[in-house]
Amino acid sequence: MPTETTERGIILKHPNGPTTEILYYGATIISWKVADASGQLQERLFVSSKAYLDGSKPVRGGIPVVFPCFGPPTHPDHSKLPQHGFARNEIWKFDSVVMDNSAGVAVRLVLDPTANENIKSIYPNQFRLTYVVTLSAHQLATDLHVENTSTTATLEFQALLHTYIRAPADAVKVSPLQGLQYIDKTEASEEARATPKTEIRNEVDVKVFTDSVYENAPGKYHITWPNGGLEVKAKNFKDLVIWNPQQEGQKIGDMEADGWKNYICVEPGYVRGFVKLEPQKQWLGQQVLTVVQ
Ligand code: TA6
Repeated sequence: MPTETTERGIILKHPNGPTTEILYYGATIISWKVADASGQLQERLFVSSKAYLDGSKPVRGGIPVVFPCFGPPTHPDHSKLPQHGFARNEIWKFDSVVMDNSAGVAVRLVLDPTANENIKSIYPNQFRLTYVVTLSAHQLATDLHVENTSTTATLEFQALLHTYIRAPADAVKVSPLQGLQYIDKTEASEEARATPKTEIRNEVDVKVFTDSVYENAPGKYHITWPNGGLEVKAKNFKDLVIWNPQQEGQKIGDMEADGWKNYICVEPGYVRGFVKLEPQKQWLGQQVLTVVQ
């Protein structure tokens, strides 16, 4: 069977061996396994061993879906929302298998607020989210469709895929970001945090505490480390966040000891400004991860 449903989610199985697991909780992808050069299946995402997978807290790792705000809310429509919005801590519904052939297997999940009292109590806007996850031999594609179901109001939102890539934090590099403007969230003062910097590095590393929001990024990134690498492609996610907390990670309750050494977050999103979606229109944000052996 190319898909298996369990109590907590869906497991996709590619005929060549790769697998991925999606929780109903947050539609969070918590595993993506692809064979290495020797044919051994290797986990490509990082999930903290202290992460809560029982739906009591957003998952510390994998690919949480951030919607409709990134970070603390700043938009008036978002005033009752938690950090990074509600999509990552609501139960999504498994809708259907949308592809099942030798090229890959894909499923669709939906977050529809019309029957969700919690969302309705904290968020005034009408919308529907559809998430299509496609597993192919060396790729994992995640398509987030946002639909403005209102007939009158424009929907203003931010969206991001908070992807935790399993990689050695002391050796991983990201390119090409040189020349881009970015917000450095590690700066102490509010004024410094609000002042864009220009990236001068050819290859960005996370050897120090890094929390950078790159604006109008190119949409295709090389993540490399000794004996490994991934390509990250993004569509309509115009920004890119790079995050690794280094020692600050010790303060994160659900981060395993020294967990920050084993990942880099590379997060395509639309997070500087807001997508403004007209009534009855749809928007798609896509991320495609490809293993580079
Ligand atoms: O995407 C980076 C970031 O916004 C950081 O500022 C960092 O705090 C992180 O997300 C984790 O947020 P969380 O709410 O999952 O603890």
